[in-house]
Amino acid sequence: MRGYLSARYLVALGSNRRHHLYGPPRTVVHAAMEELAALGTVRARSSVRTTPPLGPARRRFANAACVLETEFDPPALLAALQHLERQFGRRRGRRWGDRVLDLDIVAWDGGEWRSPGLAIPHPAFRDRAFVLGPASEIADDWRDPVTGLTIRQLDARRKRSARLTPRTALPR
Ligand code: PH2
Ligand code: MG
Ligand code: MG
Repeated sequence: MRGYLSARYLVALGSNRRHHLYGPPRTVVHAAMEELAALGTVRARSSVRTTPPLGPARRRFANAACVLETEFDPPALLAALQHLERQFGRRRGRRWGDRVLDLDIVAWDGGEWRSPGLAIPHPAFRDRAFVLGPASEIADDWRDPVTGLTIRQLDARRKRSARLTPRTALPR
């Protein structure tokens, strides 16, 4: 049977609120990447990018991604990430509202996963520039088990469709 000893996860990080100690969103994301090392081994980390908010949030986000190798299975990793979000002062509030720290499991090397409250790959990651951009820096040859496309291909596809249908007015 497959053990979890060598599971690799692609984790997306986002912040659009400052933290009273860590400071603005960029440094929140940097600090969170440091903290992720407590959960396993961070094999790769992307740059931190400033991105326009998708959805109702008002402020711009800092976004990044990292590859985390850990012994946690998906539900245990989700619980650990949510614990970290709370440690950074995240309060459960409006869905998609402003937040100090958001940590999402985008994909892992175990294929598809479904359990209550958790779906891997993340159902919406294929359309999101703020996930695919950072992810393509560090995991461009990872293959999405659902579409069979690599992150590089998904990112190229998204860029093509963004050129065809420019999304200028996002809902606020
Ligand atoms: N996260 C959201 C909603 N909108 N927009 C950007 N630019 N970056 C995010 O991380 C983000 C978002 C919900 O998690
Ligand atoms: Mg998110
Ligand atoms: Mg989240």
